[in-house]
Amino acid sequence: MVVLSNQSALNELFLVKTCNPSTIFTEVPVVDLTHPDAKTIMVKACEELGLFKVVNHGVPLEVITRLENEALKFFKQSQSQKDKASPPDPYGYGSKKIGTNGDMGWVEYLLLSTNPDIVSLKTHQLFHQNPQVFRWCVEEYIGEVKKMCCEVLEKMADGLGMIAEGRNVFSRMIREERSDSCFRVNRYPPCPELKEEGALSGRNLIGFGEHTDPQIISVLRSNNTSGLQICLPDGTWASIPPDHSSFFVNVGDLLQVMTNGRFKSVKHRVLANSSMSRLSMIYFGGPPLNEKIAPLPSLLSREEESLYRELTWREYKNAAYKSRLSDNRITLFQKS
Ligand code: GA4
Repeated sequence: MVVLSNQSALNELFLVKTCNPSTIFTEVPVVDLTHPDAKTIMVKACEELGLFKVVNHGVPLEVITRLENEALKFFKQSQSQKDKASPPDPYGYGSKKIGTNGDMGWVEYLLLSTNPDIVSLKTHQLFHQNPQVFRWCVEEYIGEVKKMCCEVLEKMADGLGMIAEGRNVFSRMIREERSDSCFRVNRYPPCPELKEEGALSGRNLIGFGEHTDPQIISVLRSNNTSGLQICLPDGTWASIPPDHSSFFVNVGDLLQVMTNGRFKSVKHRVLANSSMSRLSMIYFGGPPLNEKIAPLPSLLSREEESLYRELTWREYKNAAYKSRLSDNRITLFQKS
């Protein structure tokens, strides 16, 4: 860990971690949602990496750009104006502090529930003038991404051959009115100090520290600025080339549990950039709080033991929100 002495902006963060120049991962599996092979490619990607890219996703570009522009308008406000919606409870505006257990990152963000009542309440706190526009854009975006996400989950169930449970075994949890899903917009400001010679001496500034997502599935769209990295099966970090017209889907902890470890909840992180701002919008699909989560019976072959015990999403979420970002939370599910 490095504490920089001269740069006041970086000074307050103790987040710079040593790491080798990262490799660019050029083999991100690409799933064309309109192609008959989509389910097979998805299943393989979830087993091997825990991440894939979706093209021909059907989410209109205008819907994405409209929300992106509204979010940028919010972030362009003065710090004092933005701070009026801070700290997040957990929803609202946050800057540098992630969660409530001491994690920090070179990031500012908006965190919202997908529940329309909470979106409405929060957008009134976030935008004092004309909150309806942002609210409308968020609802429109979430509606479209959720639709695509359910299609992805149904194809995954097909690919896994979920005959007994049905192809809506995962998607029904997200479609449910009481689904506890959330949505986040992260802005990683450029950090010009990174360019100064020797400032970090080959080290990187963490925008969002390494973690896995606790929910079932996450759907990310970013602008064309790099930063996202995943931890490969051999333990090395690799950069995912950005693609503003596609979505990146990653497996969350609950999907790893429901597939009895067959799908991997991928560890990922974001590094800050010296000259360009990265903006990402992530939909985290979660089940209702009282949903019981355990390995699905038809995925356990006769001799295969269930690796995880049953927990409700409420139990798991409560424990997750008490943990540090980089903690391995899935062990809470593990049978001893
Ligand atoms: C990671 C995935 C989502 O961004 C999030 C994060 C949440 C937060 O920012 O409040 C958590 C993190 C995330 C997991 C561990 C806890 C909770 C920060 C943190 C240290 C909104 C989520 O659901 O879990």
